[in-house]
Amino acid sequence: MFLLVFLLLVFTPPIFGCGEKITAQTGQVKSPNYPNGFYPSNKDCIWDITVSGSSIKLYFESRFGIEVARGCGYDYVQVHSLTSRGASQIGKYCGSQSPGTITISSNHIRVKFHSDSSATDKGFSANFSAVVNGGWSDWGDYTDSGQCSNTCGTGTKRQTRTRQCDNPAPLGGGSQCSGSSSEDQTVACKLRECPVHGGWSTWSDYEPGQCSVSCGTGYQNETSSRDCNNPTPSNGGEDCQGDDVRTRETTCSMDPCPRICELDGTKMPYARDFTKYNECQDNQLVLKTCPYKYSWDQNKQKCVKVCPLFVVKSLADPNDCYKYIQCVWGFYIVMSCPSGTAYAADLKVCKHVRDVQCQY
Ligand SMILES: [Ca+2]
Repeated sequence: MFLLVFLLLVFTPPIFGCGEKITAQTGQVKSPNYPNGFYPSNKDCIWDITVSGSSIKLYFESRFGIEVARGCGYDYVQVHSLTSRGASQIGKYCGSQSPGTITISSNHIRVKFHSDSSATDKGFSANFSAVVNGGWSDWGDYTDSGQCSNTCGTGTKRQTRTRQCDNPAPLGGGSQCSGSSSEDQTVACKLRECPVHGGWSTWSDYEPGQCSVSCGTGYQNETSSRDCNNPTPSNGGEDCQGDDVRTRETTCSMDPCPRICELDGTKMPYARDFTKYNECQDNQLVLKTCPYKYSWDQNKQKCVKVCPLFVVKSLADPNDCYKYIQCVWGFYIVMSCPSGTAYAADLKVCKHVRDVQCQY
């Protein structure tokens, strides 16, 4: 109920009484008692109506009755256009025929009702309205009217802005605004960065490792590497697959090895073990062992029996002054002299160390 009253208040044009100066865009003027009874005799009502706009429309209701007379000489409703140059009559109406709709090219009019002392009638009612051509409001802000074209990375989206034909709104049959009430633009957008999967750099050159020999020719492991930086994975992208290091085996040549023995076949005693000797083979010293019960004799350049058969005697250990060799029937045992003594070869006994000239 409240809403209905509110709407009536807003949309029902104000009704003005008999004779007023009116400054309004719309309204209604009518003869006294309309539509409930006849207008009184000897009545004058003058409404000066001013609107903002270029012209005014008057809508006379079809229920119309004003005492008819030649030239509307008794009673009448009269409309003037008022300008700075003065008043000019638009029309003077009486009888039972409603004038209908009249458009006056002025924003200022005068409506006059007059009745004389004789007969009366139903009267009239006229709604007036300024004629206003519509004008656009300012554009509103752009708002998104579409989704970003790409789910990641830079894409585009559509935006729309609107305007209203309310500045001013068209009124009284004025023209609508021309042109579109909305317009679009396309702008760049990015919901998130795209994931970047890792990519390998090119392999580095092979770097030689440690050579297996310090002289001559040997082997080495060469390594080469690469990095997952072409590109580096980012924004959730995957790492590179595979190894980042590779190796290969190559030969390596160091300085020639010093010659240990000049001549193949050269034989030399082996320190600390008289049953062994060294022999030059292919420029390398090769350790060799004499047969069981034999020892190396450098002078004879061959392995000789340590102990003669069927003899029990002791011999000096050629490599260790503190030991001696006990021969027993062709076999031998390496014996140690008691602590503090050494083997005196000439006496074939262990004697105090100060009495023995030890060479080893
Ligand atoms: Ca009359």
